[in-house]
Amino acid sequence: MRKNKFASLLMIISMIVMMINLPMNASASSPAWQSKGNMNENRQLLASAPLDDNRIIITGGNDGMNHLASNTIYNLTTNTWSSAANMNTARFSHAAVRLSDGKILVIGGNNFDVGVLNSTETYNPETNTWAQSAALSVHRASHAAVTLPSGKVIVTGGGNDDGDLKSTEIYDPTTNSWTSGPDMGATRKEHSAVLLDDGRVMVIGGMVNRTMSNSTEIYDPTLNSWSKGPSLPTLRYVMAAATAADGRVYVTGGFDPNYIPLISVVVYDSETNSWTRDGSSINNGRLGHTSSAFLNGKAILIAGGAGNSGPMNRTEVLEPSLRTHRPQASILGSEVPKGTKLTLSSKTQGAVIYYTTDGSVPTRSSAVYSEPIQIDQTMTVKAMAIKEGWVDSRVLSESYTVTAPPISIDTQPTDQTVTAWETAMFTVVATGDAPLSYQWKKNGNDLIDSGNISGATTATLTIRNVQAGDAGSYTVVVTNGAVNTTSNIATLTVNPVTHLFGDGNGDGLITPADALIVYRELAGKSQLTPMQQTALDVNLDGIVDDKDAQLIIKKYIGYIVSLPVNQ
Ligand SMILES: [Ca+2]
Ligand SMILES: [Ca+2]
Repeated sequence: MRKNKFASLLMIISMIVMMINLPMNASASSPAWQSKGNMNENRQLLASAPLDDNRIIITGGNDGMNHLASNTIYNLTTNTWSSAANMNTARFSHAAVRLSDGKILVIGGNNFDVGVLNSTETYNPETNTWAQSAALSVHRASHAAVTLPSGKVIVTGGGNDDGDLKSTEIYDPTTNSWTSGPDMGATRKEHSAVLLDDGRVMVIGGMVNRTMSNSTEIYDPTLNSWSKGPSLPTLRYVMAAATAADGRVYVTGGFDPNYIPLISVVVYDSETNSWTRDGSSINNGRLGHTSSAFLNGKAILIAGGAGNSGPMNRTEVLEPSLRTHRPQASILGSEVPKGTKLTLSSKTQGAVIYYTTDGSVPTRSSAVYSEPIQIDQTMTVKAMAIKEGWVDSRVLSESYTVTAPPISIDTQPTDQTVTAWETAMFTVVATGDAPLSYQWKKNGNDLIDSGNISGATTATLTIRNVQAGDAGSYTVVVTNGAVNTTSNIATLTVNPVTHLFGDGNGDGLITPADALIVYRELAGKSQLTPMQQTALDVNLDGIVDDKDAQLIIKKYIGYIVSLPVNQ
C-alpha cells in the first residue's frame, strides 16, 4: 500500500519523460550553470548536503527501478566523485542536512520494500560510517529539512499513507531527540526548504493542500511560528533550492503545470523580499533533483533528477555573482533625539561600509564606517558595503530629523504649608537648551505678576501675604520654544493666622512693649524673628518700621479698633 502511493510520483515522472521530448538547450547567459562530471549512477528524488567548502555528499534516491542506499561525494576543486559508505536503509524522497558538527543527518523518505520511513541516520565523514539516530514521530517522505542557526533541525511536512502533512518536527542533535514544531498553514509536500540569511526558514512551492502551489511560508525560530512568504512568480513542482552566501535563494528546475521539465531559475532576494526570474538557466531541464550550496555559499550544485531521458546522473554548478549585503541601520529613518548614535552593519562578513551624511551617494572615497554615527542635526545617511570579489551592495538611505533634547526638571517644586500673611515660594530647577522660559500656573491657569504674585514667569514664584484663596495646585511649564515640560504639582496649603497682629513679644496683649521691639530693631539693637516680622508688620507693607510702631500705639490707646490695618 505504502509503496503504491509513493510510486505514483515516479510514474508521473516516467510519463513526462515519455510525453515530452523537447530540446532543452540552455541559453547563454551570465552567470552560467556549468555542467560538471557525471555521477556513476542515475539518481532521482535524492538528497544532498555540504561536507565543507569543496565537497557535497549525495545520498540515496532511486534510478527509476531500484531504491539506493549508496552515496557519493562530489569534490568541486577536482571535479571528481568518490564513494562513501552505504546508508543502513535505502531511501528516496528523503531529506539530508549538515549538522553543526559536520555530520550529515538523513531523515525519513521512502523505501520500495518498507514504504514511508520514520528512521533517520547520521553520517560521520571522519570515519565514513553511518549510525542510526532517533526516529521521527511521524513517517515522512517528500518532506524538506533545514538546520537552524541554533544547530537544531526542522523537518517540514511531507506525506505518508495517512495523507499529506502540515506538521513539523524539530531535532536536537545534542540530545538526539525530536519534538513537535508548530504546524504550517497547510499541508505541503514535494517542496523545498532553505535557510534565509536572517536565520528564518522558507518552505517553497510543492503540493499545498494537495494542489500544486507557488506559495511560500516562513518559519521564524525566535517566534517559533509560521507566516506567509512571497509567492514564486510561476508554479513549479518538485524543484530544488539552495541559498548562496549573499542570502539569495536559487530555485532550479521542477516541472510546470503542463508537466514540462523546467530549465528556468528564479531567485529570492531577501533585501526586497521578492522573487525574480534569473537570467541564467540550467543546462538540463530536470525535476526531482537535489540542490545544495557548498559550505561557504560561493557555489551551488544541482545533481540528478529526471529529465527528458528519465533519471539522470548529470550535475551542474553555479558560481553566482555574490552581492554584498546592503548595510543595515540600527534605527530606521525617523525623528530622533539629538545625540542619537546610529550603528551600521552588513551581514556580509568582512565588508567595508562607506557612508555619507549629506545626502550624496557614497563612493569608495566616502568616509569608512568604523564607529557609531552621532546624529546631532537633521541628516540623510547613505551607506554602501563593499567586499573584494563581490558586487557592491545596494545603497542604504535613511533620513533622520533631530528633535530638540527634552528639558529635564532636576528639582521639582515642593508642597508648601504657610500661615496666612506669610510668604510662599515655589522653585524649579530645569536643564535644557537655553534660553529656558517659565510659566507658573495655579490650578492649570497661567499666573501673572500682580497683587501678591511675583516671579510668575521665572524659576521662582513668590506669593506674599498668602491668603486662604491662594491655596491650590501649582505647576510650572518650562519651555525653550522647541520643547516644553511640565513640573509635578506642588500644593500650597494655607493655615489660618496663629499670631495676634501687633503682639511682638507673644504675651497676647498689644502694648507699648511691642512697639518698643520695633524701635529696637530699627535701632539695630535686635533682630526680628519671622514670627515677629509677620506679627509686627501691622500695615502689611512687607516691612516693619515706624509706621507699624505708631499703629501699635494707636491700637493700645484705642485710636484704632483692630490690627492689621491694610494700608
Ligand atoms: Ca505684646
Ligand atoms: Ca509695616
